[in-house]
Amino acid sequence: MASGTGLIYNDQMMSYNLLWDFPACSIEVPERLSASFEKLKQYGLVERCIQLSVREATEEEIILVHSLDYLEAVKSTAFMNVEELKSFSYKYNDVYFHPNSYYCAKLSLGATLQLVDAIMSDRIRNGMALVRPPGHHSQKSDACGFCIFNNVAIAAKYAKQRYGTKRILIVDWDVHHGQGTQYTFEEDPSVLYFSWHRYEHQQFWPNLKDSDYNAIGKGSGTGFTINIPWNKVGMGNADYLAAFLSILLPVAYEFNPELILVSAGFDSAVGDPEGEMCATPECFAHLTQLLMPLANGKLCVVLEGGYNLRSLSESVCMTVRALLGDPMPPLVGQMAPCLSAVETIQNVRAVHQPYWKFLKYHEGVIIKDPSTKKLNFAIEEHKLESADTTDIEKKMTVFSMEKQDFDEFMDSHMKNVLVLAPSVRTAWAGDEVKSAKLDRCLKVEAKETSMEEAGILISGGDATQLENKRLLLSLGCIFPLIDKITKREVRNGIVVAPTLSSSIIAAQYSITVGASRVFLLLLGEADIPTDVKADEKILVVNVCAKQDKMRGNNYFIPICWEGGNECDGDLLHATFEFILPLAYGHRPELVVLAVGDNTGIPAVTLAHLTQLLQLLAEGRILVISQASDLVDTLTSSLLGDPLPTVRSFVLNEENALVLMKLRQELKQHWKLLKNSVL
Ligand code: X5A
Ligand code: ZN
Repeated sequence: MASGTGLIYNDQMMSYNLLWDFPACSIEVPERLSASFEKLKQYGLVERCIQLSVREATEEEIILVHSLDYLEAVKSTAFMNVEELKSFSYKYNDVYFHPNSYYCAKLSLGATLQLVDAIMSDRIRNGMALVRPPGHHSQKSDACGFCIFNNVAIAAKYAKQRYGTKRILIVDWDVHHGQGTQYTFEEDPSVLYFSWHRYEHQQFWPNLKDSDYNAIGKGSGTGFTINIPWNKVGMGNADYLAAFLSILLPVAYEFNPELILVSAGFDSAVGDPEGEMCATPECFAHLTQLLMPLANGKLCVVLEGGYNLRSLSESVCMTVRALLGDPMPPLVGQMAPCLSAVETIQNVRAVHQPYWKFLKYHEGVIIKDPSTKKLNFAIEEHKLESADTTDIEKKMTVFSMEKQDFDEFMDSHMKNVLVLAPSVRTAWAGDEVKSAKLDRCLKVEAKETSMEEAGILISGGDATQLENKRLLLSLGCIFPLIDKITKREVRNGIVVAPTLSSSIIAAQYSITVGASRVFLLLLGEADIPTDVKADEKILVVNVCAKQDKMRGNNYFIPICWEGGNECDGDLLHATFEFILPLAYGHRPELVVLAVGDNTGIPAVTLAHLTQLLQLLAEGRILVISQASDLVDTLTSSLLGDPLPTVRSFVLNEENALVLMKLRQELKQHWKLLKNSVL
């Protein structure tokens, strides 16, 4: 089991810079690296990573993507004077050369390949390479957009060649379209390229038709290029999250990559002069952890753009924390994607419908004339409702802040999102269960709970239910675990309980001990008292087979599987399309996951669900399992171990239709459910 997070940094890559006046390139400065590394040191993150050394890439590696002629041309820049460098640079689009550029480009690529090697040979689980020059714009015979060699594209070819990696996912969250990477793999179904980018109907650099939603790959690679063109600036946390939940993650699970490469540009973060977007640094931590359950955790993050030094460095730190498995701060802002984002997402889903199973049951209508193209589209309409716009989003969209104001905003924002990890990751209580994983957890003593005690603690609880002695015994284990979790002594906990009603009492108990909101995900049959159904503090999603359950309001939501639980994609599909959008919208302070026996849900799927739910509530989750044979799997997930992959992603049509109907009913209230304007 691979563990540890690798980090590559070397200040040699700061040894080139712009030598003449060239405004288009003035933002790509050496300090981008040092600022990021200094912040990592400040937060004590460097010593928590395994530092890897850089090397120069070989010519053989460079020509995995680039032409020999181009390589020779780049090589010759090492001996040019400024005038020669200038005229050489102007042959390309927005890129500059320096006598050290070639050397640094070799280090930048070499660092990326070192990271791939360490991950593919299981020396580390994941890692980040802080490199420059960036890579994703460079093409076979062209430098472009500050990029000389395409680090990530070469890394993908390298992994295929050296490790026989069959499926590689490239996630390009840089705010520019990585057209170089797209062109490299547009006919290759073994490399799935996903990119979102500022587009504004082709008004934004590099102004290509190839960046639009309908560029989806060619030949046998059709469907394996996914472009999310943002037609408005000001996209924020909810927009990015919606794109991940409604497109990237279901696609990724279906694709089942063996390795994930991230073209991690942070010019898509708030304050960046290029992107003009609004996503705050912790958003990148969420994006990172959403990818970590895939590919056995083999996640290789490589720096691309990012030109606001403060925003860049905070975002880098958040990404590294996520790789280390730290608890995630909740995302700020109203969890509602804006109208323009929803239109883009609808178009992407529509155009990809023929290629991905999870889209099979969706209305695939393309919007030919997005509202952003209409003359009367006002900036306020950009957000679905004005109340959905946070102060910062308004400010960043409408006015551009002075540097000092921005730094002040960042200072206070980062203070607010600081999350301290409890010293113990996982605790358990109850009878001895055969599970080696529990040896790595803290055992918490059960305390005796009387009917009165439980009755008093539970406001409005049904006292007759408590007569069940077994229930009281479970609560005696559950209450101390919740105490420890809410006091931040432990991050999460697990208990075996004979009845799922204990999970409802657990949720109520958490509220009485101070949690403002609890998300209860119940897999299996349980009778839920009416006062719980009516309680806005407790969001209940119940995946069940019974068909007689009525949805009372927006806070009690039964997903009644009409088609049973046999298909292993159903629950994952529900997780991305439904459960996570709701849970992110609810912003719980504790998650209770109750797993009944005989749910028919495969253990691997449960492990993935358990890991994904840890993105909420700063990782505070209590798992209540009815079956003791699931404890090993669930505990492993709570401990943050890398997960086995979900091999097949089969969906049951009836179940997919159940979800579709629920989404229509609930999307006015839970706005992250919006993936179309219909
Ligand atoms: C890597 C990257 C941006 C180039 C912008 C040129 N390049 N206008 O972010
Ligand atoms: Zn960029």
